[in-house]
Amino acid sequence: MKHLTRREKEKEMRDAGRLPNGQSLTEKFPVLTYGPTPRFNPESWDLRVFGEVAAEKRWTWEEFLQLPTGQMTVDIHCVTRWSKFDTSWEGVMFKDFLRQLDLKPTARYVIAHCEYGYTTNLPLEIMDDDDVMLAYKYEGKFLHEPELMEHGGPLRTVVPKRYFWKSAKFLRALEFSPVDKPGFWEQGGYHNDGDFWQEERFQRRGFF
Ligand SMILES: Nc1nc2c(c(=O)[nH]1)N[C@H]1C(S)=C(S)[C@@H](COP(=O)(O)O)O[C@H]1N2
Ligand SMILES: [Mo]
Repeated sequence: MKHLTRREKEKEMRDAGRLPNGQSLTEKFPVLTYGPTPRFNPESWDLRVFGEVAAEKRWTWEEFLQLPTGQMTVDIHCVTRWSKFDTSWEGVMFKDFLRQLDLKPTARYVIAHCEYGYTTNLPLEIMDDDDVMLAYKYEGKFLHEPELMEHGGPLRTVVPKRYFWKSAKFLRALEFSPVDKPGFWEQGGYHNDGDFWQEERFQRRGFF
């Protein structure tokens, strides 16, 4: 079988309606992190849930690994214009994770809090969908293995319906909020919603 070039694969994805406007196909896996890559210590790591929940909760690494697992293969699209197709992830489906919580009806937004203060925000109705994951493995390997750590080890959100800055690496807490709280890039001028089919890259601001 003939080996397709990058451009041929890109055309195939465009023809299949899988390449949003302004994107090009990459076969690499670019790293985009604002700041350093944290160190992972399984003894002290935890994931916290706070905000509009009946009781705040906390999982150690060992406890988190006991949660029901799921797998998915999805396309990812970065606002810096690369798209990567058929990436496979393993972790805890967000819908399953929500079953571990007692959300108050006032919970409307999910704010992801990461190491070093990176945050990103999404409406609960976007997060509460079948394709959203708290991922700890990429292509069968744990994200905290040295070669993958910079992709968000040990745990990241993967939200395939939005530009990839909404997929929070080095996740440490999830806040359920009654009000929206624009995150790091959203405060820095990126679009609050980040739907790549609408090319929601930047916020329209100013006088025009
Ligand atoms: N904690 C944290 N999460 C983050 C970022 C970051 O700087 N810090 N960058 C975001 C951006 S802009 C993108 S495109 C993706 C990049 O993920 P990757 O490095 O695995 O490609 O992570 C997102 N999540
Ligand atoms: Mo990005």
